Amino acid sequence: MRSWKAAILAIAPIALATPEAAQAQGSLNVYCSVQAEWCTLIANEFQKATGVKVSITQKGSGETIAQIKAEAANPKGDIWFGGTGDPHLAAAEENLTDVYKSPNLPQLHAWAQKQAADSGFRTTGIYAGALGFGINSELVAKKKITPPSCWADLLKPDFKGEIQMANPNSSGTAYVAIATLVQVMGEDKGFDYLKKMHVNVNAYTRSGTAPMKAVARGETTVSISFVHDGVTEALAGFPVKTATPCEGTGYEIGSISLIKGARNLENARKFYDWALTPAAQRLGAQAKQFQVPSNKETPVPPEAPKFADMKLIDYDFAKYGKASERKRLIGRWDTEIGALPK
Ligand code: S7P
Repeated sequence: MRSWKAAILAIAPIALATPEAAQAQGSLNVYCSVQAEWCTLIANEFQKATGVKVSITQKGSGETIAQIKAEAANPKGDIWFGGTGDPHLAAAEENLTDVYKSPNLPQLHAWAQKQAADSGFRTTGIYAGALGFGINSELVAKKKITPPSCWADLLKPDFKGEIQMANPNSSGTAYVAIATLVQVMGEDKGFDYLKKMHVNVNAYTRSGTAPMKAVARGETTVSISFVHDGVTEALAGFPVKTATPCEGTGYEIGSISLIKGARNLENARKFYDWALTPAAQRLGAQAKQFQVPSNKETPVPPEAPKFADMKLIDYDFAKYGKASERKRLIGRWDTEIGALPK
C-alpha cells in the first residue's frame, strides 16, 4: 500500500506545475454580463485551453458600464463579455473601450459585424436574443387571465400588479424594452404606454434577468424579458411560457468589448478571438443559455426561440446605442415613470 507521503509526492508535480504554468501565461479579469453558469464555464474552458488564470466579475450590462466608467482612471477589468449591445456601443462612444478588429470577424453573421462597424470596431456581437413576455402558466390559469400576446394586453386591468420589468438605470434589458416601445409606437406614445402600464407593474428590479426568475418562482405572473431566459427556466422545470408581442418587438446584440487601459491586453485579445469561435460559443447552450450565436459555424441551439416566428423590428442600434440617447431616454423614464408613486 502506498504511504500518504508517496501519494502526496505523486500529485505534487501537477500541483506545483499548475500555478507556474498559469503564472507564465498570466491572468485575465473578465467582466461578465451573461448568467453565472455561462460565466463560470467560459472562465474554466479558456483557462484550460490557454493556461491563463481567469477571474470573473458577474454583473448585468447596465451595472457593468457604470463600473467601467467609475474605474476609467484606473481600470480593473480587461474585457467585457456579454450583456445587451446598447451599453457596449455607448461605452465605445465614450472611449471606455478600445478598438480591436479580431481576425475572426469575417466568420460572423452580418448583424454581429455591423455591431462592430457601428462602434468603429470597439465592440463585436457575440449573440442575439429577442425581447418578449415571460408568463407563469399556472398563475394565469389560476387567475383566469388570458396570457398576453401583444403590448396592448399589458394595459388591461387583469394585469394590475401582475407585471415585473427591470429598471433601465441598472438594466440593459429594460433599456431595450424602452427603446423598443419608442420604435414601435413613437416616443411620446411609448412613454404614455409606459405610464399607463405603471399601475400594472409590481416592481422594477435592479437586474434584467430577475423578472423572468420571479415569473418562474410564481412571484409575479408576467415579465418583460428576453425570451431565451424563459427557455432556461422552463427547462429547469418551472411553469414558464413565453410570447413575443404582436405589434413587433426589439432584440439585443449581446456584445464583447476590450476595456480601455486593460492591464492584461494580450490575454484580453486572445480571449476576444476565442469568444468568437464556434468552440467557445457552443458553451452558451451547454450552460443552458439559448441566444443565437454570432459565428455562422456555431450551431443554433434547437431550444433557441426562432426569430422567423416573431415580428422583429429593425432595431436602430446606432441611434439607441448612442450614449446621449441612452442618457436622455433613461432620464425621461426617471422623470415620467420612475418618479410615479407605487
Ligand atoms: O444572460 C441572459 C441575459 O438576458 O442577460 C444579459 C444582460 O446582462 C442582462 O443584463 P441587465 O441586468 O443589464 O438587463 C443579456 O445580454 C442576456 O441575454
